[in-house]
Amino acid sequence: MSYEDIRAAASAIAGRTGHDRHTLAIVLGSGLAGYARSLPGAVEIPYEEIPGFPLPRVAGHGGSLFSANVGGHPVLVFSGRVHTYEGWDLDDVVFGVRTAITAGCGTIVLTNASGGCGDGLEAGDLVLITDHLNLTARNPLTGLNDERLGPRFPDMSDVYTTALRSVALETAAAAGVELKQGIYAWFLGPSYETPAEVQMAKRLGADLVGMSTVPEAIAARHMGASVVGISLVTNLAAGISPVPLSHAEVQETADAARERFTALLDALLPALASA
Ligand code: 8IG
Repeated sequence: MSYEDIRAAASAIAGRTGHDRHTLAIVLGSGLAGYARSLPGAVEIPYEEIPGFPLPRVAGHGGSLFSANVGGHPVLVFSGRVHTYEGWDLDDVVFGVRTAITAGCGTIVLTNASGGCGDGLEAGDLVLITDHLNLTARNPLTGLNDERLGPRFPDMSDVYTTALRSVALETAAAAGVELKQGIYAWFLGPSYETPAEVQMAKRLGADLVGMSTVPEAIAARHMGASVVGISLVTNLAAGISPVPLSHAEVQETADAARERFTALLDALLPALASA
């Protein structure tokens, strides 16, 4: 994936939507894929109609970009993402975020479902990501650096922009949706962690364990965009929970939390789009 591929994808989006620039982009995690269709004036562009776009291969992960109007601002909504555990290269994993920023988005909202290991976290909790641990030893920026995207050694001291976290916490409180805070640790997957690995992550400072979000956050900061991360704890991580993890539990929790998550996003997106 080259800079030219990213530019071509951004031009295709401008052509299809009639918007030269979008303000904000949100990546919907598993369980949230339907959210895009609830937004006013949503125009759907299937990923296969965007040149260079990687196509999700996991059942239930969707696969379209939407352009919608949020509080008078044109917003891009990615419904479905690709993961490293599917075998994708990291430059494919971050292609959507790079395209969105090239299409004008100064803020990227990354959502995901995760396992909880922090004290006091329960399945169903919504958690604002305050920072991350990259436990994969992989990075989307390895290889030659394209200076048109960003610097060789980008700073990562405030990946999840402090000022926007304040906006998120205030907006959640005003909307009456509980929003906890925590550090997200990125594991490659697709197997869930062992209990020992969860204890390791927890002792290193993790509250959440998951298989996404971090590469996109790194790529977004590289390009100078602001990042907001929100995680839905769909299960307690291995060994924290007395019962083995199951994908069915994950889906049940996601279903039960969808209304709260949607209410949070309905309040948060207009606030962030105008921040
Ligand atoms: I949903 O417990 C979900 N995604 N790594 N661990 C990791 N990813 C997850 C988990 C989990 N739950």
